[in-house]
Amino acid sequence: MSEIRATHTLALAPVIPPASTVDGFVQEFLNNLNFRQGVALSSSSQNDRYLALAQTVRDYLMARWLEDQRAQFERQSKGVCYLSAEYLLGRQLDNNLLASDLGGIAAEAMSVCGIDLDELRGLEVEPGLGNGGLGRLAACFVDSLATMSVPSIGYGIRYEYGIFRQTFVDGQQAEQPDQWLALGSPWEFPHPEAAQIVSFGGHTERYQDGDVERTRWIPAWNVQAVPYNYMVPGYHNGRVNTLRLWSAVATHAFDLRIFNSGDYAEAVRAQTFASNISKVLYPEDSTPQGKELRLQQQYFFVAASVSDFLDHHLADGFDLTKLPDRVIFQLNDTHPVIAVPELMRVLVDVRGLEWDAAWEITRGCFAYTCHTLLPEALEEWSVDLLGRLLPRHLEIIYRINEEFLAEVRETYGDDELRIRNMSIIAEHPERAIRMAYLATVAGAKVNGVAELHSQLLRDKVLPDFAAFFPGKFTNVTNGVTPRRFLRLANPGLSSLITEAVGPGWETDLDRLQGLEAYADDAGFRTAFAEVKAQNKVRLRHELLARDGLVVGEDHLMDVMVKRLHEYKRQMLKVLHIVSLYEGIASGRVAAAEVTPRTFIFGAKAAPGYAMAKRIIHLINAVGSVINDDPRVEGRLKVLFPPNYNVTLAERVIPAADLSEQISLAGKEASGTGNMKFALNGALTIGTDDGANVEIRRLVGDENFFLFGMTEPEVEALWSTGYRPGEFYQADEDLRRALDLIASGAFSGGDRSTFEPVVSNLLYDDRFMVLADFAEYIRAQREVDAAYADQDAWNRAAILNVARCGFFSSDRSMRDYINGIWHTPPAL
Ligand code: 26V
Repeated sequence: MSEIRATHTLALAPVIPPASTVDGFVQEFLNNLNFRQGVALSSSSQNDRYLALAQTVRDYLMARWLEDQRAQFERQSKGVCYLSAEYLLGRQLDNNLLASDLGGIAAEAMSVCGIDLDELRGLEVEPGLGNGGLGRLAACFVDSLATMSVPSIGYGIRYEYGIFRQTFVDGQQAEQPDQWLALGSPWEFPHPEAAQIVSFGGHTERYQDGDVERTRWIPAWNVQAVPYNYMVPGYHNGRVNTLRLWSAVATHAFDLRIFNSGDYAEAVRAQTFASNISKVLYPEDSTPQGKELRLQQQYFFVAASVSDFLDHHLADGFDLTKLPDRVIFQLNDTHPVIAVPELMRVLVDVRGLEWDAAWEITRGCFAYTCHTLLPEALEEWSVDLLGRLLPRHLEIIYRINEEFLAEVRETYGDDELRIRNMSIIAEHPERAIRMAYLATVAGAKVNGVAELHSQLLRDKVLPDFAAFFPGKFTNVTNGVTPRRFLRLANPGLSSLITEAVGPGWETDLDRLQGLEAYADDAGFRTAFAEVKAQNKVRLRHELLARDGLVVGEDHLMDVMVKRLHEYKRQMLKVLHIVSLYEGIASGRVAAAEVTPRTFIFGAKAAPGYAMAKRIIHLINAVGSVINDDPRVEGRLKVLFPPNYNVTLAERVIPAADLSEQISLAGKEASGTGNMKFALNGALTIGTDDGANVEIRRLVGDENFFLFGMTEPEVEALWSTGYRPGEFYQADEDLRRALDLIASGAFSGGDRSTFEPVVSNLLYDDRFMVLADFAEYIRAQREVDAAYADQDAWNRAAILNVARCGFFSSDRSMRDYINGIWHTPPAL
């Protein structure tokens, strides 16, 4: 081992990488084009050029990467293994050019070759290996860890198909497979030689090992987990961390004998079966067969990751009782929680430790982050399924539960109700493992993702556990990386910030406070407004080219981008729009009196979530009627570009004036889009929910449009009985808006199309849209009034930027490091 490392250092640590000058960059680029792509510049396709450019950047980072992997091993200091089923990375080229500070050189080098760098940028298909906020958070966190030089590795799954590509057919969502690998993936490095075997099924048996009885698992089948490494470069610090994503392949090559006999399908059956495990990212909901595959995915990636760490990252002869001083496995939601019994299995069955010693180690090696409050989003695995797929793990979970409940009994006596409530095993409606409980029992710490969420987690979701484990529960408010979401996405604002507060704010975002003084500087406000206007122009070009959509000129840009879910209440936004339109269409309001607004939606619905898909259909239908109605005089526009993703977010957010964060209080764990908008100088209209609470506290009430019930008010209304019909009867605007939808005005006169949406709001709305409608409209009128005074608006927008430095994911990482991980940077 050590000899190989020495060779690495000798061979691959040139002092100055050749690509660090324009000439060198051109040379490397042409070499890559000729020798890796096998084409001459004159005959190369744009894709060849993109790949050669990516390879040039990648090679530039390579020496540092290898050096950092070596140094991390040599140091053997404590590090984080971030376990996440999702990483929503966004495009790599731009980010890696920025991190390595090669942007300027690359642009010049490309122009020397007669190539437009921006065009190549646009070719990259982003790896969409996540559903939404949770996956994007993981990507922000690995970016911050690299930038802060924290020893860490991200583990996950290399889905062959990421989140589906959304198109609209007659206004309805259609899902296309996301072929992100189709044109080659220059950012990944497969390492088949480091593959792990992951087993499933079978049974367990006891055997005698001297005078101790032990258990062995006799699995029925296994697959190979092949790691693909991705570079995670820190920002301007020469650091390159690793993201290691696992791909599933069959352990046996296909059966040549069967193949020769002509049964081609049977010959490759094992391969097809195995590769299904990493075939596709799960949208949030799924079928029973789908569920089994999802558990396979979860076990697949955590088993491979735990073994990878134990086998390849620990020094020879490492004393496993010291493991908690060497690593913390951070569980990103419940998806990787099966890692807990897996580590126990490895320690007890494979490494031969006593149960108690193994449990002591395991309890010190995990921490759990919860990302939701919706009970239906807390994962449970049926005992039947888990026992079939992972029989040994089920036994281990039973024993963990038995010992845990014995401790509970010691504290509370035979309080059966409490015991049932705290049991890791639910008995109804079927026997199932509560993964959040398992994570809570095993984790050294449990955290929520915003102050309000962490408090509700303690008080409402896991109150018995909070009482039983004092000190275990904590908060870490989410954050976003300022590199991607400010520096890259908003170059205009970034230059302005640098001029005002000096360089370096990208890694020290509290320095945005320095902008505070500039809010009162008229010249700065003008420059700030100019940047926002430029960003709107950029967005206008983008949406026209991408989707043929036309953004209104000089409009207030009112943006709601996030997954489509009833709790997020896109319907409240729709009702507002319909209400404005109804005023004009009925002749009660002159179009000229309405503040010109472009409403931009971006949202994917889980393919099996019928109500969410209907709401998408309705938004598109409302858009096509309003956009085409001459009475509106172009003063309202409703745009819904399909396939909202990280790339589109980077264009939309910097152009926004108004950020819609309008979930029912107590339902949105944190939100992270809310932070991105505020940092880019949009004002928020929002409820007292998730991180909105902290945003409002920081930016000040006068720079935030608050509306709606608080979480205790929501609870109170529920307990006295929520009757949406009463709100409908009492509010004329609301009645008119709902009636217009029900009348078929947006469905060619057909009343049935959107009837389920209307009925849901009137009779069965868990998310109390109608209860908050009046307040929302009131707040939107305040928005109109505030927007009329552009100078005051810009001042408020600047203060939003100045006061949101707290929401850097670097700060989130510091909070995890100080409160949970205890993994200082290795500088
Ligand atoms: C999962 C499910 C599954 C069953 C159907 C309903 C449903 C609804 C939501 C979810 C997502 C749960 C996990 C998640 O993505 N949470 C998000 O995590 C973000 C990062 O912490 C946070 O900002 C968002 O508020 C939170 O929704």
